[in-house]
Amino acid sequence: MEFENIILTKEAPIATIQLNRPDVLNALNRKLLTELAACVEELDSDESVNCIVLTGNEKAFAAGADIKEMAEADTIDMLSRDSFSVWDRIRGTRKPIIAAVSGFALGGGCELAMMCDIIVASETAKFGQPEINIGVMPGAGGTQRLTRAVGKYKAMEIVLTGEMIGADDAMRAGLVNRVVPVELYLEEAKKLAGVIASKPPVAVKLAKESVLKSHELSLKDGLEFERKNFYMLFSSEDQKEGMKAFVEKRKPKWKGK
Ligand code: DAK
Repeated sequence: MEFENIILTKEAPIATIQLNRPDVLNALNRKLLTELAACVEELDSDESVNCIVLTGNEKAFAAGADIKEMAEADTIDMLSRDSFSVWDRIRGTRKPIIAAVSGFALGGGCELAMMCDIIVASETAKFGQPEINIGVMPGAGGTQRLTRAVGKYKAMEIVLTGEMIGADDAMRAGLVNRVVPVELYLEEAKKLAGVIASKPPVAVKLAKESVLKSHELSLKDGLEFERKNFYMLFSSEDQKEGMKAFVEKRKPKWKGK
């Protein structure tokens, strides 16, 4: 697959997608998002890849949706563009995605990072939902995922003031998993991806799915969902192999089945 606005690098079992509109701080236009959705879907069904890293560049992960593309749009334009479907496709990825964030992660850029499963940030990362400054509000999950990550009060401040928070604040608030020096953020994300990619892939997918369900279901229904996935893994070859290897005191050899 050929892409113009993203760069895909495969180093099986991990793949790295780099957002690549550096002149506009990786502003997310429709073309880029469509390519990104196609790329993650392709990787999701690529058996050589177990974990995906999504990154930008040192100055920007992404400074938001492309304002120039939306500036003249009216409600009907926005509706008929059906731009949520690409976000839904990215959100639907079953393999884990790690966001490696440096510089600006604003608006749709912050929402894209939050759509990932783990966020590794450089010390220079800045997160924010500045949509309020341009007359709108977050539209791709910012009021929902941010609130679930950092709680009502911090989320309210970020969404209503439009101010950015730095990596350390984001870490304290529970928005990012780890903060590392700028020269290491991508390496660190890849290292973490390597660890996850070395785990049994079916269990990883079902575990991801179960954690995400905790945001959607009541505790009772979530526990029921988790239990079914847990039972399901007992029909996998990797469950037999993992437990046998433990008993035999050796490293398991995963089949992804
Ligand atoms: N869109 C388009 N261009 C952008 C951009 C953006 N979001 N952010 C930066 N750029 C462009 C600038 O226009 C500039 O281009 P030229 O003037 O050189 O042609 C270039 O990137 C460099 O930017 P600056 O010169 O402004 O760089 P600075 O370092 O001075 O400032 C900044 C960096 C990040 C503080 C500043 O660029 C800035 O405030 N950017 C806008 C941030 C922002 O407001 N982001 C939220 C956008 S609204 C949806 C889903 C999601 C969304 C909408 C709909 N649907 C599913 C329907 C999300 C909405 C948003 O994200």
